[in-house]
Amino acid sequence: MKKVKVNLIDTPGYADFIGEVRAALRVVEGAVIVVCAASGCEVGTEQVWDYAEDSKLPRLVFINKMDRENADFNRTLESIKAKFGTRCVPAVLPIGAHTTFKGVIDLMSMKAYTAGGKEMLVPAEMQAAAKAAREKAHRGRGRG
Ligand SMILES: Nc1nc2c(ncn2[C@@H]2O[C@H](COP(=O)(O)OP(=O)(O)OP(=O)(O)O)[C@@H](O)[C@H]2O)c(=O)[nH]1
Ligand SMILES: [Mg+2]
Repeated sequence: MKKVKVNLIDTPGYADFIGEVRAALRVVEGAVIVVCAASGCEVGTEQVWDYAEDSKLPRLVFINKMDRENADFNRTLESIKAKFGTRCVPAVLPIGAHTTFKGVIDLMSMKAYTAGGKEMLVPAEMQAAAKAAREKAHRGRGRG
């Protein structure tokens, strides 16, 4: 397999450091925007999205804290779509939420992984939802 070196630049979240974020966005080839599954999109989320848009950077939104109380993947995804367009489609689905959060299903490989990164069986009760989300994401790609 061809070796690829990936450099990650971690930027601060506080508005006071937005200059650092802009400087980082000038040198990267893509951006990961982290959004909390409990508190959802914040002012900074939109700001960073707009900067990434201005720089035409490919980007993904990582919804974290699925183990937190009030974590709600669908609500968070809908708020992301409402703000940034229906072209935002899930690449993974979480398995459970809050105290029952167990891991994620990768909608590209249709494999499931524990929160610790070990492969696990796709739960039977999530198979239909994963298939539907995969098809929807495929149909919706690049639109909206
Ligand atoms: N429960 C839970 N806590 C998390 C998760 N991810 C991060 N945290 C906690 O959230 C707090 C903030 O995490 P950081 O990684 O510093 O967040 P950050 O976005 O880099 O913050 P800034 O750099 O200050 O903007 C820490 O106490 C983490 O342990 C998660 O998935 N679940
Ligand atoms: Mg940080």
